[in-house]
Amino acid sequence: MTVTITAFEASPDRGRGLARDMRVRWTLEEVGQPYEVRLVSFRTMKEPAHLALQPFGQIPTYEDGDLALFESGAIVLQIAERHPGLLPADANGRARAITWMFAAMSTVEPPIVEREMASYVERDKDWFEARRPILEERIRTRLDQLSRRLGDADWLDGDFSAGDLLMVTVLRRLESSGLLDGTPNLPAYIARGQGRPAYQRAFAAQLAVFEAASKR
Ligand code: GTB
Repeated sequence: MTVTITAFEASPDRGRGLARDMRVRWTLEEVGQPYEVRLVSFRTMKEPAHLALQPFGQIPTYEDGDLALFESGAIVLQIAERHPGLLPADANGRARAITWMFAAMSTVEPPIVEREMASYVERDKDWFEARRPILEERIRTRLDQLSRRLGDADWLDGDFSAGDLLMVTVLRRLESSGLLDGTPNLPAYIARGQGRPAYQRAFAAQLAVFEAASKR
């Protein structure tokens, strides 16, 4: 049975690989698991068939036989648990890699998403300019802490893991913000992730969706 995931039919990121299907694609590529992609529109994401898979009407979803999952972090963990390569074999190393997965999604990503959301929905509000430096300072605090922990290591805890995979996808959302300028080891860390052949295959696959949609 082939794994099927969902992704935007026309991603608002214009093929930059910033939507959360990218982390699932990258994970599947890392472990060599073939997959199919069902493309969904914003309208079909809110219809009963998709809501049965993803109660919040979002992408990505994951189907493998009679197992259906949502939440990109849970999907990445499921794939990493079922295939070798993204979690250490020893129990403690595995637990630490999973901790970094949670750190990426619940400590580093939220302030980044908060800033993005503010720029989409609060830009015309009179408090926007006053709030922006507060949101950016929260991000800088996390980046400084992460940067100190990473130091001059290649990855967060030993070999590349699912924790690095999620952290790189989270940090990529800051690429054009200038916020990474003060912590040069983090752009280098992102670049190391992007240099992995599995990342490049995943990126090319999601870009092909955008390019095909632009031609229609
Ligand atoms: N917690 C969930 C998970 O991790 O799976 C969050 C899933 C989620 O936010 N999905 C977004 C979605 O389906 C797409 S990735 N949104 C549609 C909706 O809510 O109606 C978030 C995203 C969207 C666009 C960009 N971009 O254009 O750069 C980046 C990230």
